[in-house]
Amino acid sequence: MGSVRLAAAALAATVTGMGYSAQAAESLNLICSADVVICEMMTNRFEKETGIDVNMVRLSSGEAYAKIRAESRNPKTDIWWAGTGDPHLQAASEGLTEAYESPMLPELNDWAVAQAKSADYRTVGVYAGALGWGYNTDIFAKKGLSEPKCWADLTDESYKGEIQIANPNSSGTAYTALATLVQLMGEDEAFAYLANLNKNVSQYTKSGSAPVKSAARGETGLGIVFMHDAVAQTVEGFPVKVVAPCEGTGYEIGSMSIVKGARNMDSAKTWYDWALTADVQSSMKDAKSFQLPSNKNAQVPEEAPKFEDIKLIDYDFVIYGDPEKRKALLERWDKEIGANAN
Ligand code: S7P
Repeated sequence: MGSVRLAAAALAATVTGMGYSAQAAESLNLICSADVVICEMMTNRFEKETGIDVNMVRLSSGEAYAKIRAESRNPKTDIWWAGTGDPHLQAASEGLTEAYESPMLPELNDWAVAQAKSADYRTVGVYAGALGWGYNTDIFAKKGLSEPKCWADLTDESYKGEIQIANPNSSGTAYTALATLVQLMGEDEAFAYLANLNKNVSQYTKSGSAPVKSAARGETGLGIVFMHDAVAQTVEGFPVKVVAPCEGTGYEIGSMSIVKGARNMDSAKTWYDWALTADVQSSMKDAKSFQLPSNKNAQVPEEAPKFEDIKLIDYDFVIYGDPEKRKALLERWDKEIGANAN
């Protein structure tokens, strides 16, 4: 990586090769919406490299959006890293986040820059990953269940009580699933499908990756999750097989946004530029975080599910990141699905 001047006027932290020089003690209030292991790895590394103290809280994407919205008159958060793009776009269009054109933008893939441009630079793509599921091959073999290859298969009565997915109000993963099904089937059909699926769902979890963690540990048969979160369980040695749905599937552009009125704006920009570097993104796999990195020069983990191998829909981030659309879909989900949960 070349020498990059980062936007931290007061701190004047610079990065050359792998090293930062920290010249003052500053702080940063961070919401992290990825898995807690990568949240902790990123936080510790950033503190070590910049000398900036990080106060990190891990929240699911929907919860993070709600916190930033609730605090908008008196922001307590400086930066929101990771989590699905839709709620970041929603925050951007509600003016909750700050426009920032990072000097790192030229190093990013087109999809990450497009995410930034569509929000007038109030957010940016940090990674991407496709939706699917992971199932416990031991449980399936013991119960004589066949592999569900398609969304349509998941409503088969043989899977009664075997499926978990998160609640789309709290979880960006589950909102991506809801928006994906609406785009694949049309809204009314998607809700009819979800009502059928509901008969097989034993639990709607708060966090998006929890369902496949439960499947890995034998607490349920199958979790609908981002495929990279299922891969992480396989890599840990659990008997989890990862599936990309045959009809096609949606995907996330995991994003990052600076909070409008952030008290530690310089530190927030330092994190922002740092988190977009190839070096940092290449190290995410060390925390078993197997998304596709947004920096073109970052190493794509061998284990990452590759988009060219998956049938992807043309996910409309502008429509499904729109506040009105998200609110309407979530209200309908609460009424027709959440209210009838097992
Ligand atoms: O674990 C990584 C990851 O799947 O977590 C994010 C996810 O949205 C956070 O969980 P919630 O579904 O609970 O919001 C994804 O952005 C990321 O790839």
